Parts: sequence; structure tokens; C-alpha cells
Amino acid sequence: MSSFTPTRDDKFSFGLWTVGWQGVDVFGPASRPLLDPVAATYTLAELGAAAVSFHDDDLLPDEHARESTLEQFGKALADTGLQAEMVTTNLFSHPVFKEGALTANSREVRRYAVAKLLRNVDLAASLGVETFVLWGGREGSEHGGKNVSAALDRYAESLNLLCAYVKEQGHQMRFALEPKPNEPRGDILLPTIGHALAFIGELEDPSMVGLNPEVGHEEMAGLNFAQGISQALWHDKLFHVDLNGQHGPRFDQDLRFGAGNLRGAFWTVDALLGGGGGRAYDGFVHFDYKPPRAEAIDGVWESARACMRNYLILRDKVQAFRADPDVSAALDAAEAHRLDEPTVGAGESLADLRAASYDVEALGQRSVGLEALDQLALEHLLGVR
Ligand code: GCO
Ligand code: MN
Ligand code: MN
Repeated sequence: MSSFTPTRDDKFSFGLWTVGWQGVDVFGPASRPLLDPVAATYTLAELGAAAVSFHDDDLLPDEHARESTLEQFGKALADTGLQAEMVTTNLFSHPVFKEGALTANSREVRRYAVAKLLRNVDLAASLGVETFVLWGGREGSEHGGKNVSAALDRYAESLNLLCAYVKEQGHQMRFALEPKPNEPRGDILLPTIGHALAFIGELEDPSMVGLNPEVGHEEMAGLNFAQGISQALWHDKLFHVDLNGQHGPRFDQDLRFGAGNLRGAFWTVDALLGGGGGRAYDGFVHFDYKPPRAEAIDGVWESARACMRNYLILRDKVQAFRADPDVSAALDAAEAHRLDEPTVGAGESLADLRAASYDVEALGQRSVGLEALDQLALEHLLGVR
């Protein structure tokens, strides 16, 4: 059995804002001191991460220190061999974005937001970053009456501008939209994977825009994350992923990966590995969680370690499940492989299909074997197989 120790090949990545979260919430101030993002980069490398990601404002909160911080960060990457793999923009903290950023009614705010994005695209490109995430936490409303159609026009306009800019500059960069149903806004635009996929189809160059779905965000909406990312993979749109844990539809808990819906985490890892034969995800395995406010710095690093360890344990369980001969037999009993066969065969016509006779009563009574299959998965997860 593996020791579940992460290596660079596992491609684990952390947002600098995750371990750097000081525990500020709506009921109280910071419970932990500020964590220097450059120092955090060294510690994440020691723990076995392969990469980091950041918002402009987490790495560079102070305009005066911008150049020196970038220099120190570049040195940290060079010293550790870590990669900056994803960059994202804070378009949600400052009160200027209180009514939205790219979809604010105020044209001035929208122009400022696009300028902030462009500056951050340049920074990302200078670090060789190829994935640029957009999470629109403030795009939405608490009230009725927002002109959603105009807001989507403006959202699409901004993305079209960004894509054109990246092409014009010759950057190797793609954009990944991160859906979320609510929080901080009461109702956020592009709330789920499905909404975002449909929106991408309306852009000028849909090939440059994909998704960065987050476990907790889909589960807050009561949705099945593994099925959601499987659909994103099917569309070739899983550009990036945010792994964390969540207990059903409530506030965004941002638990460490594996905590919360553990069964969901098992199927999430299975989906990332290609499930029962789908396309596999080959990007960075990125954690976006919050070490609980109750923890001191030791708990912060413990939770970061645990995200990677839980992924590796689940990967081991999933691989054992897929390699288990009893599982193969159960899949056969469930006719799972027949789902690969086209419903109308080559050379067949719809007339053939309509003329065939169907024993509907027998089909209605057939065994589907799904409980047996699911129980095998559960037993692998529980460690008894
Ligand atoms: C959240 C989001 C953010 C985004 C990040 C990337 O719910 O707070 O998940 O953490 O992932 O801002 O842009
Ligand atoms: Mn989140
Ligand atoms: Mn996220």
C-alpha cells in the first residue's frame, strides 16, 4: 500500500488565499495572523504541492511593494521548483464591486473591472500561467429587477474582449469560469456548471473558455458534482477544478477535500480519472478550501496535508474499485458496457427500430444490479475490500 505521500507528479495545487485565510467571517475578525504568501509557497512545496495559484490581491496587496514581492515570489518558485499554474482576479472584495464587477449597472465600475483583469492577464502571462479563472461572486443580486439579459451581454462582452486581447498578445492562455449559486450575492449569475456551459456557447470564441467547477458550489445547489464534471469533461470544458468539502445545501463551507460528502468525493475522484470510460482530467488538482477559523497555524498545515492525503487515499480506493473483478462482473450484470452501443445500429433505420418487437413487461421486470454495484463501491470506500 502506498504511503499516500504527495509527489510533484500528483500535480497538487493550492490557492495562496486558502492557507492564507485568516478566519475573518461575518461574525468576527481574524483569528490567525497574516501568512506571508511567499513564505506559504515554501511551506506548500515542503508538503508536496507542485503548484500554487493566487488572486492579484492575495499576492500583491500593496502596490508599492509590487515589484519586490514579485521578485521574492519568483525566487520562491525558482528555489522550490513550484509552478504558478493559475491566476485569478479579485473582483469581489473592494466595495467598488458591491453591485457587481463585469455586470455592474455602473459603466465606470465595469471599465475599472476590465482594466484590473487586463493587468492581471499580463501578470499571469509574465509568469507563464496558462489558466486564468474568473469567479463572479459579486455578479448577481439580492433583489428582483436586475436586467439579466443586459448583464449577460456585458459578461459576454468582457470575455470576448479578454479572449481577443490574449490572442492579440500571443499568450498561451485559456479562461475558466467558476460557477457558484449564491454567496456573497444572494443569487449569482452563472450559478451552476450547466448555466456556465450554455453561456460559453454564446461567446465569440468558445474554444478559449471553459470551467473551473468547485465541489462545494455545486453541492450548495444540491447537485451531484461527479456528474457535473463528467458533463464538463464530455464537452471538453474541464479546464481546471476546485476541490473541497461540503455538507449539502447550506453556506459555502469550504471544508478540506474529503470532509463533508465523502461518498461524493469518491465519485469525484473516479470522474477525474475518467470514470467508467469517459475522458480523464489531466490538469492540476487544485484545492480551494478554508482551514476552519478555530484552527491555529498548525491546523492550517494539517488541513493542507489532509487535502492531498485524502485525494491520494481516494485515488487508491477508486483504482482498486475499478480493478476489482467483482466490480467488472457487477458492471456486466448491470449491462453497463452496452451503454456504449448506439441505440440505432449501423445500417438500421428508424423503421427497423419501430418494427421490432419489445417485451415491455419483461424489460420492466429485469434486474438492473445497481445496488450490488454501489455496495461494492461503498465497501471499497469503507476499506473492507
Ligand atoms: C469562493 C470561491 C473563490 C474562488 C476564487 C477564484 O467561493 O470564495 O470559490 O475561492 O475560487 O476567488 O477566483
Ligand atoms: Mn468556494
Ligand atoms: Mn473556488
